[in-house]
Amino acid sequence: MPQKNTESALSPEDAARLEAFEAHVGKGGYVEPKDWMPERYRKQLIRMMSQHAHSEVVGMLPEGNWITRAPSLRRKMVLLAKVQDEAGHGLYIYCGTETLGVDREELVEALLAGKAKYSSIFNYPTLTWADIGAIGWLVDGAAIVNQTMLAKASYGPYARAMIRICKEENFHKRQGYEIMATLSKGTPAQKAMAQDALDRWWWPSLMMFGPSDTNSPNSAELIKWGVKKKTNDELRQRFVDLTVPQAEAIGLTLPDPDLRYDEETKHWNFGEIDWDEFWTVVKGNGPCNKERLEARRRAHDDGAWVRAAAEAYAAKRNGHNRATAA
Ligand code: BYC
Repeated sequence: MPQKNTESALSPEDAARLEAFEAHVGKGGYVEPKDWMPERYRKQLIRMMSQHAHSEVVGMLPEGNWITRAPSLRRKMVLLAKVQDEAGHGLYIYCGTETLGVDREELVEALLAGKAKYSSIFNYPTLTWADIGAIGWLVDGAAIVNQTMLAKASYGPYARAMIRICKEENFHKRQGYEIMATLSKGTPAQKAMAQDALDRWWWPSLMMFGPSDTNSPNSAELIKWGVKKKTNDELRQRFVDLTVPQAEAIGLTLPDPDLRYDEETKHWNFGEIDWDEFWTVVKGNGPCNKERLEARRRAHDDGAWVRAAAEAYAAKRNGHNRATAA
């Protein structure tokens, strides 16, 4: 994939700044909002961070679908807390994105207009209670693998947001795995429900890591600038290696006949991902893309009065503060 040449149009001062910037991030240094940064670095971060924030917010929908149908009060409380955490993650990351000089409203408008991307995984339906287990275990599990690396990203506000988010994701993953472990020890019908959820969520979870390295136009630049520390395929492999023994431990079978342990590399080899399915979902034509955007638009419209009230309150407080300062 062609990449924009960032250096050719630079003034001598900016070329020197770019060199210093690259040396700094090359040594593992952090970049803070007021530091000089190449315009392309800023744009790449806005792209990636806003997609991430949108994913957290849209990611509330598949699980929110089960809050009223959770099988016990404990499960309901835990699921409510988890879904609320996802809202919080979206907010931290939107705040982080704003430190790059972009307005949150602009980002949300792009999402609602269907112009912004969010993770492919949230365009699949949650058909049974076991799907809530599978999401926690696999989707949050994949997110931890990806975001533990992003906690070392070169952009300070993003890296710091990831530290807290990963702590919460760990709790999410455990609650999901606990649901799957409980179902797989249950009646044959419960175990079958857990296996069916695993069968449906396994491949989409592998797709969360993005296209293979040979088809990932953004990776080289993001790695050069220390935003990504590992490639999409490296992280996907790590996730597979971690998850295979977890499935075995609860007596479930990963739906991949090509899964084999390679004694030499000490990694699990796995089958080919259906990239046509991946791109269909990314381009907006997955099973639930339209439904998800409609739900977000409806929530945005329903929340208009809250935003208006918050703005009126802020204006009143500003007036009050000015009056008391005068
Ligand atoms: N889905 O060059 P590439 C959560 C796009 S939420 C959709 O490899 P990059 C949770 C990609 O954007 C977790 N699109 O890109 C929440 C690019 O398109 P553009 C969400 C995808 O950025 C609630 C194009 O494909 N996590 O955990 O180097 C409940 C080429 O890709 C996807 C994050 O957002 C995808 N799966 O790498 C439970 C993590 N993959 O923008 C859990 C932050 C790729 O050029 N993001 N695309 O038009 C990242 O780590 C990276 O952006 C990615 C992609 C690994 C996703």
